[in-house]
Amino acid sequence: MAKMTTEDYIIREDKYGAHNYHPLPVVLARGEGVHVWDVEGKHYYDFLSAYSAVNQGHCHPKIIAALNEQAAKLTLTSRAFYNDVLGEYEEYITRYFGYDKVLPMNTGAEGDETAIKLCRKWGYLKKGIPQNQAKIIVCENNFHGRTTTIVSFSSDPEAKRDFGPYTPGFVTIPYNDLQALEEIASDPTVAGFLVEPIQGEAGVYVPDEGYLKGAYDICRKNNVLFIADEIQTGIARTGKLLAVDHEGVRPDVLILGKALSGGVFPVSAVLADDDIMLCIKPGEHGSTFGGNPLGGKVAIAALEVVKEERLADRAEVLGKIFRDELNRIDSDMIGLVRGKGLLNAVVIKPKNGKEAWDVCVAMKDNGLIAKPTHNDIIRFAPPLVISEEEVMECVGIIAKTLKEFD
Ligand code: IF1
Repeated sequence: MAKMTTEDYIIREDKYGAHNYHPLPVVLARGEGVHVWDVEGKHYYDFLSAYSAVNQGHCHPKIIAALNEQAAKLTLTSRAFYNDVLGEYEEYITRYFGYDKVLPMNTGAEGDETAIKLCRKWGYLKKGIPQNQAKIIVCENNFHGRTTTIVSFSSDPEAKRDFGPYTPGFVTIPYNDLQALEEIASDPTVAGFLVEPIQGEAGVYVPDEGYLKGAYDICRKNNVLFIADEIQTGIARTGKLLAVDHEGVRPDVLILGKALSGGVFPVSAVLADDDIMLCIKPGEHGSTFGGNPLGGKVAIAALEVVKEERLADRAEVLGKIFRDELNRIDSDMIGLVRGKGLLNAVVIKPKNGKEAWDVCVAMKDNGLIAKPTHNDIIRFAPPLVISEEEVMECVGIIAKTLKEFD
């Protein structure tokens, strides 16, 4: 049979797969570190990192070795029985992030859903909120996943249209606005404040210095749980282990996912101390794959890599270089450059009818893949194992591509 072309792969997916995405027209077949190759053997630098899930780089040998070793032993027991890995993983991750306990789940959305249920349960059992009246504060332009409850509090019409009726119990305030939080947090039925330390999907919206600390203090003062969704900003992506570490804030509830497993296996986690976590009793929450031994070993290896390869320091240093170099590119298509560590984004000003999507297609042709988060913002988030030379080479590709639009 003749070798399939990129077009053949795309046509086949279009025929047999749901049309819930509009991917860039590239068909990837192999990944290693910051490098990916398509089915034609063409090389690209990956500047999306699967939305910050492969911070450790594609197919990191240490993580793959952990996967292979455990996969040959025991992959899943369910929580109906104990297994010899879960406790090891629970001890490792709680010590790593400094919490009493972890509730292990699989996808990021399940992590957010778990945090929402935990916060409500705490609100009723510990804060004394009247039954079914608990409110959780969320921010405009949030992104916390795609379940019906989570899209219920989305402010993105595309994410929520025709998915009603919506789950009640959420109050939306503007992001990066402490006064708005202060006003609503004193409501005695408020149980928690769910926030992304940097809003990824909104286009890498970095809040003002002091916002996270200020929000945490308001929550403390009003006996409201500060819940940090670090699924995209965590695991060294922004130049610290967690984005909240830039302000020395310790969330009451911490949600992790994506790079928690280095993009090798779906692993998410909710961390909290006993007074919150023990509000959930046996039989009140769970998941078939949650806490499986395969994910546990993968996550331990992925977290070890973060420390061994000092990925947070790399993100801090290389992110600064990347933003400085981007700001030196002479192109009237470059609007704002913003970000923290190696989570960055560029606002692209349309030119001659060309916009961010067209720039991404042209960059792909020049060997760098990234994707717009909205019509005009391109997110640049390479694996944190990228070298300084590779950052400079990629800045060159971006500059060369933008020149083509002159
Ligand atoms: C898609 C966005 C990013 C997340 C935060 C929870 C989740 C995500 C802060 C849910 C997931 C992914 C989902 C993916 C694209 C990507 C994304 F564009 F959707 F918003 F990264 F910004 N909290 N984000 O970023 O985790 O259930 O997906 O494991 O849905 O298109 P998940």
